[in-house]
Amino acid sequence: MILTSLSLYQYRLPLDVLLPVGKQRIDHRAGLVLQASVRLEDEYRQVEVDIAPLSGIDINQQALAGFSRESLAQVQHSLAELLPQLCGQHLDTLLEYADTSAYPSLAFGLSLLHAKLMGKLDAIRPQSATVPLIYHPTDANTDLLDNKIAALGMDVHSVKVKVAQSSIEDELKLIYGILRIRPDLKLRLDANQGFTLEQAIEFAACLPLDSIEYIEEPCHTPKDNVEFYQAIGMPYALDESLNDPAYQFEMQKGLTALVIKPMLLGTLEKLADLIDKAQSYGVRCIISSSLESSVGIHDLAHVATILTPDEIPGLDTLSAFSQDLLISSGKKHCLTLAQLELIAQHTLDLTQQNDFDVPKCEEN
Ligand code: OSB
Ligand code: MG
Repeated sequence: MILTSLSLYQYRLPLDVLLPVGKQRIDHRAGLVLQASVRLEDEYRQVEVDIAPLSGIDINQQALAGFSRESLAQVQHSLAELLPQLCGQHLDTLLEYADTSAYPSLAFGLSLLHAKLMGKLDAIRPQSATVPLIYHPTDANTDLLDNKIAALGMDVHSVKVKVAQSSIEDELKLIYGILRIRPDLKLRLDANQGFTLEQAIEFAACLPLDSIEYIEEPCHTPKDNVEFYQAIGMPYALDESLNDPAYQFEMQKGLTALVIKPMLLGTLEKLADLIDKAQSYGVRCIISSSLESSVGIHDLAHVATILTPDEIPGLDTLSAFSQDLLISSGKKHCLTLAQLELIAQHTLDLTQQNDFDVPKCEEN
């Protein structure tokens, strides 16, 4: 199968509600959509992927720290150079570039594009359940939050709660408030490395252990996580630690889960290897959102079914978006490609092809 056309678009979606990125907040999300077509005799396929490194600036004009190291501009530049080289090539060339890309978001995007063009996501039923995300700005209205918890279906068994954001007292109140309404819920806490070892222990010691599935990245210094576990017996998960390009899975006491954000980590093959390794030690793997647009989240729900069929992914981040992109999640507006800014396009001119010529790609 030959790649016959590649188009690159840019999007910028305002958010209706600020979204947390660690301790920072964003009010918009920008990214790229890469569309590709392949042809094999009579068969023609065209698919799109969302490529959106989690970098850029927060609401205070500060650079987002701790997630993607590459900028959107770097990825865009890299793709603009890549597209003419890909056009007219065999589909598998996508995997070669994915494997060698220095940018995890681009590596993931190219490998997902390959999987979609191969039809690997077609027969997959997307994981429809997700773990609701609760983040409680200090000024949030308690009634609103109570209503949100009360409105959760009885098929929801876990919620994710951001902690280490405000005072320990407020956050304990929040957690006990949730459990008062739904004592059966299990909580996945996320501290985003926001506590010192002492604060993490002090906080966790006030919580009902049985109600806590795990706490993501409890300690400012991940080396302290083991000591945290030994002191308090609360299992922990790793998230930010995986973003270090040098990260290699290593079993540690108390480690119960890896929070896997494909956009930050790389190719599907790399994700599958990491998941295999972790699961061989009994460590759970939870596919999670990097605040992708609706098309990106839709694909992650499929990826989660393939890679982690027994886990419910953490993909509850679309409610903050003002609009859907390409795939409707039920919002009033769903942007189409025609409404995005086209930044590069290369098409194979099949009409001029004869037996002696290598088909030519045209920039249009
Ligand atoms: O801290 O886990 C995080 C999204 C973007 C950046 C960081 C995080 C998140 C999420 C995604 O929380 C939702 C989830 O994991 O359930
Ligand atoms: Mg996290």
